[in-house]
Amino acid sequence: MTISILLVDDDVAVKSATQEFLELSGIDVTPASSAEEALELLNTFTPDIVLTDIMMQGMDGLELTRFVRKNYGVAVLVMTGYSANYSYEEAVNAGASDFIFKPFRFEELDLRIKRVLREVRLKREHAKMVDKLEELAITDGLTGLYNSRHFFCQLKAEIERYTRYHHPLSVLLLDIDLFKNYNDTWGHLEGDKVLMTMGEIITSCLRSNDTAYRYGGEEFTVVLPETRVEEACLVGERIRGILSQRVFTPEKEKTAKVTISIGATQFSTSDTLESFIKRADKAMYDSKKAGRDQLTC
Ligand code: GH3
Ligand code: MG
Ligand code: MG
Ligand code: MG
Repeated sequence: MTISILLVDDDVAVKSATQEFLELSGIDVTPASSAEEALELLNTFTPDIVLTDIMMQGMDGLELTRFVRKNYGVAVLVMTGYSANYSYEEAVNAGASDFIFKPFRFEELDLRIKRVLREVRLKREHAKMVDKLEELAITDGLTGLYNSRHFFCQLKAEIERYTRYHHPLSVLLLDIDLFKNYNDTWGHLEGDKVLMTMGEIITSCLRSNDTAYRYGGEEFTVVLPETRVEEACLVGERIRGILSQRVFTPEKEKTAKVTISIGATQFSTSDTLESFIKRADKAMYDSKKAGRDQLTC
């Protein structure tokens, strides 16, 4: 991958010599003659490093460093003359990754750039890992849906939004019918495949603001913001309809059907999170009592 550097220096000679050296090392250089010009360029692309002189007309390199760190998060390497009134501490405190005195040998610049790049890469990998861990912490491993911990977290947030705006908020609670029988007949692994399929079917029926969760073993929930219970029922019925058309083949030349019971309910002003879920749960059990494979609201 080509490395890109935004090179900022008001000294034409230093700038062009540095640019030439960097380009010879295969680096993609974008030159700027002032901090102001650099900031304009930063709105059009994101370099791996900003390499900047400190003493410049207008905004100086330290101000530029602070601004770049705060608003773009790009690593900054600063360069300055020995005689200048700037210290290493000032540069680092402004957010610079490193500091180089002019006139410098290009070998030293090369080394410092490599060090900053290593730091940039490590930080990016670390950030990616943190994102991945955060995603794992809220995801159900089998179905790829969100897990129940995230369900409570999101539902709480939606209820808080409800108390501010009073926009309708509904949930669906879905429980696979007689799933114990399915496992007993076809084995747990085949049961797992049904759960995965359920995840896919539910996901395929969601609108952009709806979110789906594996609530428990063979139970799922859907949170539907900005949705009245009548519309939530339509979503639930769509899920139930698709599942009822699905033919599973747990063994060669053997087929099986799976159905689901659903409870749907809408949040009301007197509700708490607990009473809301309890009502969805009761509606789901009413579907079971009434013969399964149906939706109650
Ligand atoms: P009902 O219609 O009343 O809901 O009957 P049911 O058999 O679905 O309900 P019950 O609560 O008795 O059994 C739930 C079953 O779900 C038992 C368990 O084996 C199965 N189950 C729960 N989690 C998993 C899982 O991760 N994988 C598989 N294969 N089965 C699971
Ligand atoms: Mg200068
Ligand atoms: Mg259950
Ligand atoms: Mg069940």
